[in-house]
Amino acid sequence: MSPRHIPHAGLVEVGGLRLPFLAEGEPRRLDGSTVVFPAGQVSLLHPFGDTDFYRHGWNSWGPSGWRRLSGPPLRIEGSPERLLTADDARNDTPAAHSGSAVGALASPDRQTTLLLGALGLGAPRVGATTTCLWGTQEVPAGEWLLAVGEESAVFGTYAAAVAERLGHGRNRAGRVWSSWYSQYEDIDEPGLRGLVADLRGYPFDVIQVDDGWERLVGDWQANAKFPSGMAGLGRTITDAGFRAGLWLAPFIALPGADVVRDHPDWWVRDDDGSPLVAGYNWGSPYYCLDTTRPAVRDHLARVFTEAMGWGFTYFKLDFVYAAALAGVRSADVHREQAYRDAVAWIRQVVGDDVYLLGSGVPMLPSAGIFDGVRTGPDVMAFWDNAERPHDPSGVGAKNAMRASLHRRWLRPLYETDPDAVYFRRRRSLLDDTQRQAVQDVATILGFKATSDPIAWLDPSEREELRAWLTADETITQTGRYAYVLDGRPVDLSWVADDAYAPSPSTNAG
Ligand code: 9PG
Repeated sequence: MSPRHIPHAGLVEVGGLRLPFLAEGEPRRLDGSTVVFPAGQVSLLHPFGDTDFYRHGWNSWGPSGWRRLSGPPLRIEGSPERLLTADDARNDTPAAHSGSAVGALASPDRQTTLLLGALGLGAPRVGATTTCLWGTQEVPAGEWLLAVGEESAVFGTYAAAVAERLGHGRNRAGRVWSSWYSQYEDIDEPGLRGLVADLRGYPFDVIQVDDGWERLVGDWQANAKFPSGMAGLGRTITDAGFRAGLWLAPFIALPGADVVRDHPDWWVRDDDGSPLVAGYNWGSPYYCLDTTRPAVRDHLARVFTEAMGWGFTYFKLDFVYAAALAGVRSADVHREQAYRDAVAWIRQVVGDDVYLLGSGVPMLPSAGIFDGVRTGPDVMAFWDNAERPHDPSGVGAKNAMRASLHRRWLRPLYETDPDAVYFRRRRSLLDDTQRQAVQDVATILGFKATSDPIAWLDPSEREELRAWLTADETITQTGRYAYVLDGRPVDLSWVADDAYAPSPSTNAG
């Protein structure tokens, strides 16, 4: 856009509202309640005044939910490191309400929702004030959908329009056992063999080995705790009758990794020419591969070809947002396009039938490539995060469930994974109400996973696990946070936002 660029002014009538706008051109009408604006910037005046705004996090861990415009915005505050890791730090608005790709305003009586959502990449941002709903893009890479109507209908219309442009997943995960939420990084070959043996006969489809198997993040070879190599473990899992799944963070590396030492030129750079710090975890900053380099693409192809050779056909790809950060790459391509090209390349390497679960994925640019995506921060066997109680992206069941309840509308694009369910009461601080809520959210989101070792469950918990894994519930939504599951009313308002209802639980704080 040149500095003298003058946007187009007009008035759009949609869903019974008359909205003055500034945009790159006239909107195109799809039907009485939906119009499409050209790529670029768009601003609309709205009549709702001080009302609730839906903001959407950029990646899996970024906060999503409704907030009153006159109150503080929903965002990650007070920690630049967490903001960099869990949301779109570059477009953060500390004093204003905004989120990534899509935003919506509820009329004060909640009868009407006005949604503005991006239909393409370019790091689209949507924000609102009590008079204005605005959308911006770093580059004009896609049109905008404006929809007016009942809340779940407008989100459904938006998700369908994104699916039409960017595609949707095709594989189903089935029921997943993951090592993370019981073993964390403390996994080894004998331990996993024992865990897999105990899982025999349980109705799981996938056993997914999480972080802890690799030599170092960036060096995707088995470490010394896996003396038979990953092929040995892959065989253990498939011989027990399960599909073998593996965690990888393919685009990042810790500074001490061999791949960093051996290939100093492979990394996205910051403006000073140093490797860009792409986030923080494992007590360290980490770097991100410049996926626009042919040598890096060859490297990624080798990593995945090798992992498939070990017998794994389900991959949890983590921290992948790093490939979509702003930085200096060898090719001049917008960061979200660079990301999408990189994950599309992995998809091409592994083929159509491998299940790709994304974690820490930028949500919109992942549509059409991933089969499933994590929709919130890490669930834990406790409700709230005492260390950072005001960080909506912090670990804990409350934040994880809250985030996921606000992302169920993404289901036309991919399977939505709210993270593991806990059946165990041992080694868990969740009370029975919280434990049930975690289970119900997973049922509602349609992704069933746990990490409980069978040995940690008592006979009734084992029965409950089996029953849940085999159930095929009928789910009806009756309110923003209210559902009926097989005839049982489930109102999760107390989980979704403590502004709306007090918790029925004693320590749901
Ligand atoms: C393995 C874990 C598990 C887990 C993933 C991911 O925002 N953060 O700083 C942040 C750090 C770690 C994290 C998520 C977010 O955990 O979600 O399921 O696979 O990696 O290390």
